[in-house]
Amino acid sequence: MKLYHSPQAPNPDRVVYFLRAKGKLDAVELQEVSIMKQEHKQPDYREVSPFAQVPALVLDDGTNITESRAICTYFEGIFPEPNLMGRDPKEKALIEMWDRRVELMFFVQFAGWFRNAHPMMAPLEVPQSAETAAKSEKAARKMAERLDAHLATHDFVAADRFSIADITLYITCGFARVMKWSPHNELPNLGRWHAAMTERGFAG
Ligand SMILES: N[C@@H](CCC(=O)N[C@@H](CS)C(=O)NCC(=O)O)C(=O)O
Repeated sequence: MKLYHSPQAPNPDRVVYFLRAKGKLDAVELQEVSIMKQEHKQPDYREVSPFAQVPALVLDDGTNITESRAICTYFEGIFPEPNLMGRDPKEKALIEMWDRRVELMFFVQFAGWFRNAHPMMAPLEVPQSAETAAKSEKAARKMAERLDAHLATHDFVAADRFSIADITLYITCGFARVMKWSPHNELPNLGRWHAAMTERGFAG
């Protein structure tokens, strides 16, 4: 299996951290794609990922899987332990619920802020929009506060144990540095949770 990734880019990091948490990072051949050099837009990479996005997983039979969560679902299936996506219907639903909340209401909102405000993203986000950046920043900050309130009474994001939802949140907190923002340094419960996650060492 070959995993196309871009170091420091959050969606590829989500998949790499997930695989590392499984202890299976050596099960894939890692192939780096530079987003800054726009390698992901070259015709040979578009054969792998038609939407020109990273990460992408190519199986030994030639099947291409894109979408970071779908790649994680595949890894969960072939490497079931430790379980990161739920053991029974209730756990699966709760973990998916929180993971989608973190992804859609925090990560994607933060990405909208970054992509529309940061000069480095100008070649990729055409045209950048200050209005979208402001709306996205507001939504990301509000969700960080909601997550902080949730973590006041929980040690993990979902189902009272470590899961993909923790990985998605951890990636987003780290990614926030590109806007000189550290939600986990501003919000106490997020900070306590973040320190505990760092201690687990899954981030490598
Ligand atoms: N929904 C996709 C999003 C993938 C994505 O947007 N990846 C970013 C890197 S974090 C990318 O490829 N950006 C390239 C671009 O915007 O041109 C997933 O979950 O994998």
